[in-house]
Amino acid sequence: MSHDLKNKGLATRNIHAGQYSDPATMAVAPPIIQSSTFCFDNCAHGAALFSGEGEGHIYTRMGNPTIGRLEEAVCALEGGQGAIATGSGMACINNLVFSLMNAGDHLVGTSSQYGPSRMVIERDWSRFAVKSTFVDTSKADEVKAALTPETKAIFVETPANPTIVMTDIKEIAEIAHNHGALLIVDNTFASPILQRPLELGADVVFHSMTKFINGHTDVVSGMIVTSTKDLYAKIKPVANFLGACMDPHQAWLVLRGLKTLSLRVKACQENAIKAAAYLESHPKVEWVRYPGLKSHPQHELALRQMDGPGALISFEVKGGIEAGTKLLDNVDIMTLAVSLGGIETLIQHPSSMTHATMPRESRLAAGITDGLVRVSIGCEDIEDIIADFDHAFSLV
Ligand code: LCS
Repeated sequence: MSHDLKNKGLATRNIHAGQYSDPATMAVAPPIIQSSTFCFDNCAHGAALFSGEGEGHIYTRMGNPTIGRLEEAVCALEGGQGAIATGSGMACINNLVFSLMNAGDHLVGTSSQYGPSRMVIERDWSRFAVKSTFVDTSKADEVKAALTPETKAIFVETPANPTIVMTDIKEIAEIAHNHGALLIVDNTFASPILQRPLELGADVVFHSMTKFINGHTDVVSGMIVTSTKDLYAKIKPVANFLGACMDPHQAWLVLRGLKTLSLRVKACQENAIKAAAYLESHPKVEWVRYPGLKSHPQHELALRQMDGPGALISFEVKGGIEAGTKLLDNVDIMTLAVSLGGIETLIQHPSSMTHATMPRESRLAAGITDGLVRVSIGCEDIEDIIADFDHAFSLV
């Protein structure tokens, strides 16, 4: 049975939205409806569903009860009007470009964003005449200067991967709307627990749910949430035809992980605040970027726009790439792996890993130095993470 979640807090919505008991069996946990197709009462019923009349499911690429619960859950957290689950975060990006852009249209993006999400637009969508310019979206002037009469969307990732640069969503939404363009926000690094871009004026928000939303480093998945039913109606049919859809079992696993999102984000963040302070005071660290530190150039924006600084930290070891490699090769509890937002601490080297597909000049222009190290702090005992850092630094 579904609960009345109107005016309820974020943690309550997190636990209950989409997670109501199953009316058929009264099971409290949602069932996995592992079926690719759904039967019709008769031809008239099938025809009615295909023409968009009546309630019911047709085929899992088009919609499925378990996937629908997950869409409802994330939509409620982001405060949207419609949600579309996808097989990965990358599938969100391709769905959005495919459904919202035409050949000749132009997009302005964040220069420091997840390497493949920039490269698929800059390198691959450009082959279909979708034009793009990537700028430092933390600077409104750079965004304005990049606009052309063909600009149809501004695409920002905030906080950005891996530089932790932040973009003022409210300010950029105004610039986009004055230009007749849409604002799309990748909210993967913050999660809806810490940042809700639709409330700040964004038109579309999306997630790699592989990260915080699932949180257990065992599922790849994505979710698009729209601010209006019209935008949902524009994206949904194209997403169906693109076919980068979710599987019901995948959706069920994410529903399970999602239940503890609010708890996990807060626990990881509490540790990250301590880890960032430790790193900032370490004599072998050149610089640290973390929204919770006063030294972050946009600390004030973080306080205004986010409900907390999150769990992602980037830093550089004195001695650059060589020293950084030495540190990464000697961690123990922290795991040397890409991805982020899991229950465990993951540490990696963007210029040779997540952002290796970007040309070096683009990386440097975006602030992704050769020696930058990114860490996603998990929920372990923070003393053990700091002891792990201490040991690895002693070998640098
Ligand atoms: N957006 C952001 C901000 C990301 O960090 C990633 C993946 C994606 C989109 C794509 O999502 P996926 O298709 O992988 O679900 N980021 C990764 C990272 O930093 N390390 O490994 C993957």
